[in-house]
Amino acid sequence: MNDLHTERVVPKVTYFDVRGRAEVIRLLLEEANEVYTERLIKIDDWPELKSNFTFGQVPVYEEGDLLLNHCNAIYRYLGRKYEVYGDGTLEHAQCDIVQEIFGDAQANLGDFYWNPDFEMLRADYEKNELPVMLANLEDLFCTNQNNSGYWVGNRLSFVDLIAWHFLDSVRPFSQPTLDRFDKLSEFKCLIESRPKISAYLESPRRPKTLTVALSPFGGTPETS
Ligand SMILES: N[C@@H](CCC(=O)N[C@@H](CS)C(=O)NCC(=O)O)C(=O)O
Repeated sequence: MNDLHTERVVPKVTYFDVRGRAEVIRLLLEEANEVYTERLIKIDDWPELKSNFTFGQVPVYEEGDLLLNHCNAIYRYLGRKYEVYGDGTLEHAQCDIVQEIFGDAQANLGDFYWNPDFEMLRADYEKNELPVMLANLEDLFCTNQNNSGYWVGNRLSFVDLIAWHFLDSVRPFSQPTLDRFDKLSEFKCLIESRPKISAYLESPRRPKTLTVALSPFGGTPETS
């Protein structure tokens, strides 16, 4: 039987040279202390390369003969592989729900970062839309977390890294708004204080940019 879980092949992540949809994959690999390689594509090279990729999109995750597309499927695969998918069927379902919630939140923020009218809409989004979204997330966190500090159950699951990445995508846009949400901020610090995550965040492996320079926001390197 070909058991992928027992093969020790070096995983390879292909994505643009930004954080984007690959960042949670990287965080999962880093937290699992996995050795991995990356192919980081420059956006200018993409038109020439696009047709080489199934669905013409990245990220792509490879592990020997295994090739996975679609970031959510990749996150779930790594969640199972590294046993960070909650304990038991109820927690699996809770992980799936939290993943969906942050998928929607990340899409909302992403659509805004890519909105051609970003500068015109920014003040209203920051004042009205973003705080409502963060308040809803914090309410959910407080009802779900059972004071464990995690989104599901009593230990780290892959959805904590998804949640962290979302909050870290809000940070360069509006740290002061994020600071108003104590529980979300505490959670963010908790994840950042994990030794392997903290080492990754400080490392040159971490792309300096949230998303590609074609977007109205997030295309420039962050200094912190
Ligand atoms: N459903 C896919 C969507 C992937 C996707 O939209 N990738 C973007 C980068 S974030 C891409 O490859 N864009 C280039 C293109 O579509 O030409 C996933 O979740 O991974």
